[in-house]
Amino acid sequence: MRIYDFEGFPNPARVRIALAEKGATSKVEFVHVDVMKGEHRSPDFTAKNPSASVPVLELDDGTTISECTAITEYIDHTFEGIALTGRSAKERAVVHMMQRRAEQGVMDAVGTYFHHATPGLGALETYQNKEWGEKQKERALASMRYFDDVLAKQPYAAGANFSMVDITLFAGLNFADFAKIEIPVDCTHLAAWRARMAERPSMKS
Ligand SMILES: N[C@@H](CCC(=O)N[C@@H](CS)C(=O)NCC(=O)O)C(=O)O
Repeated sequence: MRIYDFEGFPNPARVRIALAEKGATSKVEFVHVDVMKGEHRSPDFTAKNPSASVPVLELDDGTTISECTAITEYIDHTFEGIALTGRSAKERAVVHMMQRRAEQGVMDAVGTYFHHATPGLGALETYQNKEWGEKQKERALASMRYFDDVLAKQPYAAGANFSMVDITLFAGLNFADFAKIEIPVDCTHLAAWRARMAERPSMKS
């Protein structure tokens, strides 16, 4: 099993954290894709992922799986240990609902701001719409406030247990730091949760 990624980028980080939570990092071969040189837009790579983005999981039978949520599902069901996508029907449904909110509202909104309203990846940004980028920054800030309210009532983003939603939100906030979107200072519950998450060995690595 191999993962095509670019170490340190926000979405690849989600999968690396998921693997670390399962203690399975060493069971995967990582293949560096030079995103900064546009390697992810080559025909060879878009044959693996038509969205031209990393990470991509490639199984030994040649199946390619993109999208961090899908890759995390595979990891969760392949390796023993902590459940990242819920166990009961209710838990799984809530995890997927909250995952969508963390992904769309924080990770993707920050990404759209970064790619459209800042220099982003430089020469790789072939189309930019600053107004749309700024709008997504507003969305990211509103989502941070939403998660602040959520975390005032429960210890983890999807409820009583750690899940992939915490990973997505944590990586999304790191991306916000990088893109210079300031997390509102009154989001104290979000800040306390973030400090707790930062102590997890998977997040430190
Ligand atoms: N929804 C995708 C997002 C993947 C994504 O946007 N990856 C970024 C790196 S963090 C990328 O490959 N960007 C390439 C580009 O913008 O051209 C996922 O969950 O994997």
